Amino acid sequence: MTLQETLQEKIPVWREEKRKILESVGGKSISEVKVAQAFGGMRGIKGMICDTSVVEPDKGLIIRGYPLLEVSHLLPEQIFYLLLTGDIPDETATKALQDDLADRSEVPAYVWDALRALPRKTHPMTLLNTAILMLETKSKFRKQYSKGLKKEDFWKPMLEDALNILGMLPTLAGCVYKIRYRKGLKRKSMRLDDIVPYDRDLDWGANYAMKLGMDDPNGTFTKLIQLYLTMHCDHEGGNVSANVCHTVGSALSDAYYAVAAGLNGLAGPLHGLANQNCLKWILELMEDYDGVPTLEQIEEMAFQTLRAGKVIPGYGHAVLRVTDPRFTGFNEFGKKHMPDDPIFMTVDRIFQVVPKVLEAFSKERVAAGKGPIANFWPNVDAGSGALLYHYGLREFEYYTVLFSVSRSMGMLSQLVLNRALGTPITRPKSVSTLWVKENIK
Ligand code: CMX
Repeated sequence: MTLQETLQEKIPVWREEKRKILESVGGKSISEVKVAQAFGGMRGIKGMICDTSVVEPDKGLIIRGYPLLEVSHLLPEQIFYLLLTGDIPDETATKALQDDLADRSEVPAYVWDALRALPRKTHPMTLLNTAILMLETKSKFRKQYSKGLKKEDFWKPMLEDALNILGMLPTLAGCVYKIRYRKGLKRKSMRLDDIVPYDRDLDWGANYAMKLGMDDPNGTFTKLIQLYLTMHCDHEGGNVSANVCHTVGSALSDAYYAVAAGLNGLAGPLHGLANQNCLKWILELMEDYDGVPTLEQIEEMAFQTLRAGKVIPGYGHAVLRVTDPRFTGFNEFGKKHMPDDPIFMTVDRIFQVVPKVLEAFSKERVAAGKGPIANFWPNVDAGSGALLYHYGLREFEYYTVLFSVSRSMGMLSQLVLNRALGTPITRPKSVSTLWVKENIK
């Protein structure tokens, strides 16, 4: 069954399930909120529903019941189907989705003109997000809503917008790379005849890999991009980008507005930008110690970073309390395809040292009256950059764009499901510091 047919069949069932849950246990409590949580980024408060995936502190990402590493062999577009419907698509459904995305892949010329007009050093994330916002004029949801759309049909044009965005993303993100770094352009500026056409015979991720224009004689770069897109697809509903996208979408802003908002959050150094900072940290480490550092040298540099009041990028997590399975997946790829690469070897050595350093530093923090570091283990951003660097994708400011292409699948799936289930506008209650002082004894 196609994606659209599967959703058409499942949405009424999910609506009925939600109705019954609200009827039977709607008045029960699922979380209590402590003052420290209200001051502390709402960490751990259960206050929203997300069915695409869950993140278990001791297991990591679970997509619709499948632990990530059990489905990491799937193509990214199959993962999108899974996120949205809960089913792994068969060959026919996969091909139908691939054709659908290919049909939607053309990007109008005005986008390139506008991107070219931006200053040369514009961050790739700004280029990508500007492009997505400029495409908002294509929104089917906005057009149909303004004409008068029934609430139960909101999800249909939202799905159209989601598929259109996904269809265009390989070309958009590939051209952001070319425009920003003047790669493979026949002239100094981007023109339509410089754009590699979308190849209907390739899958969605392979199209993106092809548009980045790396040499890929044995196809392993393409495999890495497919894996990268699969690994970063979603991380339940409360992380910054998903939560922002959810909130903006809850105001019935269309998918272009909502995803661009979420991606602006992903561009923060504590979230998706950590991957660029992480590789920067690794390269500085290698430069300081003239090659692959020893375990002792890594320890020294890690303590130096921490004592200078900086974070070690790629380590720690708001929810996870074990090694991120996404890190494990990339590590396995590195061990298979580039075991002797010096940067990959450094990543592997850092993994042997940094958790112990963070544990020791956490004790120092506690002794100094600060809170502990909750998680010493690597997250998704700790190792992915080294793999990209190996294949010649060395502009690490660009790495968050790759993350964005992938994470758009999660954000867009969540948006469609929220409109399908009639999730209302987000409006948690805030309280003032004075209120806490006067009311909490
Ligand atoms: N290096 C140094 N200090 C760290 C740290 C790290 N890797 N991880 C946590 N800490 C510090 C925090 O900065 C915080 O310090 P303050 O109280 O002085 O502000 C303290 O330890 C407690 O933090 P926590 O409860 O362990 O973690 P949080 O939920 O507050 O933050 C995260 C989580 C990811 C922001 C944090 O671990 C971090 O900054 N890591 C480095 C950046 C990074 O890798 N981000 C990517 C995360 C994955 C993603 O979203 O893409």
